[in-house]
Amino acid sequence: MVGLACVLGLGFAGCKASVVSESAIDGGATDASTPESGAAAGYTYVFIRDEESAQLTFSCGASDAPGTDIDTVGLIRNNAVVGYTMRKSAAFTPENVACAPTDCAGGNCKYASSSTTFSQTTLVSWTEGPPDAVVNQSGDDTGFLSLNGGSLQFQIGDVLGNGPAQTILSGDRIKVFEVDQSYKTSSNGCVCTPAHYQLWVQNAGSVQLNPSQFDPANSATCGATPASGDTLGCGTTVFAVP
Ligand SMILES: [Ca+2]
Repeated sequence: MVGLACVLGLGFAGCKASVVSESAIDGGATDASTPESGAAAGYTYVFIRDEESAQLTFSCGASDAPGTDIDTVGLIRNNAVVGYTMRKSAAFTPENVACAPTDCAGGNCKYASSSTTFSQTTLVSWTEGPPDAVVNQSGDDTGFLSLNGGSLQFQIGDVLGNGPAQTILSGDRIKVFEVDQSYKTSSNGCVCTPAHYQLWVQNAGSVQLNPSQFDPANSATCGATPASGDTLGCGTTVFAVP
C-alpha cells in the first residue's frame, strides 16, 4: 500500500505518512529492513551516540575535546552531497557522560557541553551547516562539538544547512565529518584521534547503520575498510542507508 500510494503520485508527504503508519502497524519494524518496491524509506532524523569512552585507549585527560568531535553530517545521494545538518535542528543529550568537567586537559572539557569557555548552544550550533571545523595551534578551535559520551539528534537541510528538512532515502549514504587525521595539518598541532561512535536513522522506528567507508587518513587507527557487520564509525566515516 505504501508503494502504491507513491506510484500513484500522491506526493512526498503522502508516502512519508504511509511509512510512519506502516511502521506503527508492524510494531516499529522499519521499511528499510523489508524494502517494498517503489516505497520511499523515509527517515527524518539522524542520531549519533559517542562510543569513544568504551575504547581501551580512552583517557579524559588526553585532550580538552573528549569523545567524538562532530563537525557536521552530510547526506550523499548519487555520489553528490545534497545536504548537511540542518541549522537549529541539532539536540544534544548528555547521556553516559564520560569525563567530569575538570577531568579534561587544562581542567576544562572545552569543546564538550560542560565547557566553561563556550556555551552548549554555541557548540551544538557548530555541528550544523557545511563542514567548517578548524583546529588551531594556538587559540581556540572552532566548528565542532565533543560528545563526551552523549548523543546528538538532528535533521538534514540543504547544502547550506538551511531547511526544510530532507527525507533520507534508501540508497543514500550519510557521511559524518569527525575531527580526525583529515583535519590535521603540518602546523596545527592537532592530535586528532579518530573517535568511535554509532549512528541510527529514525522516523517512527530507528535503524542502526553500518559503516561502509573510512577516511584513508585514519587507516592506522580504523583500518582500511569497515569489517562486515561492524557498527562503529571511526573518524570521518560514510554509512550506507539500507
Ligand atoms: Ca561544523
